[in-house]
Amino acid sequence: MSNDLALDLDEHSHTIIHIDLDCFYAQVEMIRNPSLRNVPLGIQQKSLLVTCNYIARECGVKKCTTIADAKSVCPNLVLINGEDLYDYRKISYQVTAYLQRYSPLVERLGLDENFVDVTSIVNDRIQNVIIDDIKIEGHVFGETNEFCQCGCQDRLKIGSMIAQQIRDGIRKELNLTSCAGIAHNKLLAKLVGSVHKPNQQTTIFPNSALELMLDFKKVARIPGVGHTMAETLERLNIKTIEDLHNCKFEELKSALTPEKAKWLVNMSYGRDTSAVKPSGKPQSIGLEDSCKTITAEAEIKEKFHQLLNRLIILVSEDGRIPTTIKVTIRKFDKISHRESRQCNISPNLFIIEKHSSNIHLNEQSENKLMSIIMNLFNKLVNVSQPYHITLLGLSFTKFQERFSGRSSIASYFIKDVAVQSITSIENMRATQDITENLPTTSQHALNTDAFLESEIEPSPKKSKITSFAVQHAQFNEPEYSSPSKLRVADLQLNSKESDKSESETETGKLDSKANESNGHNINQHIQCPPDADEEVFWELPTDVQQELWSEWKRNRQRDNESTNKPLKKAKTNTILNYFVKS
Ligand code: TTP
Ligand code: MG
Repeated sequence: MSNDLALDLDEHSHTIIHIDLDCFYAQVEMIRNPSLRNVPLGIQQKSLLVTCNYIARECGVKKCTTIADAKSVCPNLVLINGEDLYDYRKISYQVTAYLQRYSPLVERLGLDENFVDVTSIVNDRIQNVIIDDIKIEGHVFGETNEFCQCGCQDRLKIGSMIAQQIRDGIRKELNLTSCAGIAHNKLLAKLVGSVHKPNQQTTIFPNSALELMLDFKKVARIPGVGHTMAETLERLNIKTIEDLHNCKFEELKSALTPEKAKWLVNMSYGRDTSAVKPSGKPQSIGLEDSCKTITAEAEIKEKFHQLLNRLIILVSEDGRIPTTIKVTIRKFDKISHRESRQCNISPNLFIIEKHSSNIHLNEQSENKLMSIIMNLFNKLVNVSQPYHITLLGLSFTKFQERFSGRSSIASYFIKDVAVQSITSIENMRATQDITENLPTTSQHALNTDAFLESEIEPSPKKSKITSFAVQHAQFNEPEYSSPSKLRVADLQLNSKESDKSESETETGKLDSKANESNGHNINQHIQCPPDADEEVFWELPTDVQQELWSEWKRNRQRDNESTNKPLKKAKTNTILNYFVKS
């Protein structure tokens, strides 16, 4: 073999599960209408059949065919329009959320596929099982009797048990069946999962990797090989994986790039070193409505209004605040061509409900957004001339996380409030507008960079947060330093975290406070800095106490002062200053 020198070392320490939902859109429709479970069902988008249930597949219907072809194969095929993705997307995120209970390392791939890296659970479980008792769940791919000595076989067997549990859970909680592939890397997990379908799972051991790859035959079936690369390879007479194994690596390098050539050769042997990258939330949330031609502005407005109301539900479920809105249209004369316009919007338009944390619009903000939408529409379409619109779309992008978690310091300064938004550097003006209306104490806090230096809530992209805004906040000195008020605020902002009633949580906190005062603090490593207000300090969450204590120790070290010397208010950008007795 001429190109095996390009191969990466094959190490098997990971256990990856690939989950692919069966005939996804069709399953969602069958949940919505159970009578469809017993008929051949196809999901139609325009003139295409994007998927069909397995009864239809038994009749010979294939996904991704034209409706005409599908109907000719199966005349009694029942068709459902699948152009509204709302429910598909919603259920897709429920599946990902379910998988995240097993591991934080869950990577979404389209709407119905996810990789889960279960290495950590496998390594935990392997400590507590008798190896001979481990039984593989589902199918095993490959004929090989050679096994690796590194322990991967046992790990993958445990992986297969976890995959079975996951699939049972998805079935029970979300009423969806799925397939799983279990392997030591993403590539093999994805490919082997499709060997037995539907509602089955397959495990592959590393020694069978080459056999699986050769079974897939065509190079174009390697995930990541796109149309252009496949064409380049074809020019080199490389169509199959076997062709690739027999080609000259030098030729491959010059036709692709050295990096791409190396990657491709590795993939063709089933070697994939890419990690499962936890997927963040989507970069945009949008809805489109394709319609028979609309020619009147009132109708356009009505459609946008409906889209906006449905979109707000999606935004509320997502939990982040958008800062950009985009309008998309398609004109009748440009049937395959979409045009869009977007603009920034103030995050303050979105109201966060106090108890549920849901997001909604009030009348004023809804009117404001509708006028922004219609302005964007007017930029796309000259309404003084006749027009025919066949698609309207609305989406939100550029999201900000909001800070309402337990560890957000915001919760310790808020009494009976709805946290409206976090304001990033780009939205400083909006922040200033709000801060101008706040009472003095809060302005003081908001205007200080140091205040947010202490933010603990993790932000996925670690965006440069400089300030936050709170709507209708009632700040004043006695309230924020009063222990009971602090607890109520904490509780309101975290109502989703716990099912406990207010009084239960309150009692829990009081009990833990009692423990703390007996021993001063459960965590013996933390002490109250000498000049900090002790009453306030012991009411803070442990992580903030830890930070304050560490900050004080750092100051002391720097100034080379003794522990009992009064605390210097030397650094202006430290939260410690807010807890120092005046
Ligand atoms: P797939 O996973 O390819 O198909 P599937 O889940 O319907 O069927 P299978 O049991 O073979 O996994 O795609 C997931 C969904 O994505 C599918 O239900 C419909 C949608 N889809 C499109 O909208 N357009 C397409 O071209 C394809 C292939 C799928
Ligand atoms: Mg699928």
